[in-house]
Amino acid sequence: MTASDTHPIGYPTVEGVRRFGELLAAATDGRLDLRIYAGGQLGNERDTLEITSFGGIDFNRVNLAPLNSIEPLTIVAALPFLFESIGHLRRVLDGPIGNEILASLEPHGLIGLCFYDSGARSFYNTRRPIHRPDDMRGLKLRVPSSDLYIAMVRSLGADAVPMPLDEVYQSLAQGVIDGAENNWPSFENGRHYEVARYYSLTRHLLAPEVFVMSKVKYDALSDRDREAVRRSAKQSVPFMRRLWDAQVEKSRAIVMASGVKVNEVDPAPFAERMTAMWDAALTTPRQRELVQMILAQRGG
Ligand code: GTR
Repeated sequence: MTASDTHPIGYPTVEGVRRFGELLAAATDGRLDLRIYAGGQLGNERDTLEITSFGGIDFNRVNLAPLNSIEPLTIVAALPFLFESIGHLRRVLDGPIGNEILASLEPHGLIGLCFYDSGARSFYNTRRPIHRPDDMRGLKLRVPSSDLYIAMVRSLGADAVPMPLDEVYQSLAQGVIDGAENNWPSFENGRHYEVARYYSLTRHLLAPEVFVMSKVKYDALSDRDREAVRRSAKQSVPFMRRLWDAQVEKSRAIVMASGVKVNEVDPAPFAERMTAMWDAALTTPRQRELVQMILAQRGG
């Protein structure tokens, strides 16, 4: 069976999927065997998701962002400044709300298997440190192809440029864009930090990674194998999270040692502008209910 990931071998998402494959092989006496196509070999997240839903790829590890235009419930967990901490995010996603979001992918030809960690996303750029939203005025910032992200960046007065991840490094280097936003590992691993020398810790988004399977392929499995797939995915999560935590520290150290100017940011004015767009992003009653439930789980 095949799995796609935009990140290269060694990145925690890829290694989480690899662990999934080992657990699955062990649970099925080697009948279900996984081959991972890492580094975006099979295409960007949006394209590979489409192929996955048709059954051309069996498994796919993506961020929540490219699913936003496919399924409204995924928007809930991708709202800026919704989760107050990684602990809050894990609590919500490991419970019934997480399961509901995963299950909502099924009518779109995708079986949502589990969430992986993605840390916090912050803005980086080639021009200047960002201290307040006004500092972002006029900057051309890359976002994943999600209307939510476009609205988010516009709410701060910057220009949003939707683009796949693998084009970001070159676009930064050529000045096609001034910056982007991402977590420490993607900032470092994609070598964006070599060009974008200002990283301003807005921590505006804690949207998770998602691991999905093609429903066509899932439906073709026996009940026992389906169960093995679901269980192995859930079992790979703690392993991925350990790798993730270590990777964040490693990436942070590499970026800091390279002399990138990293600055803390008072998140309040950013949160004020970015949460003002929640209403427009939430178009169904169920989305709004889930947001209320997630807010109620703060402070645990
Ligand atoms: C990363 C995420 C990728 C991809 C990327 C992006 O943090 O792991 O799946 O979504 O962000 O910004 O496109």
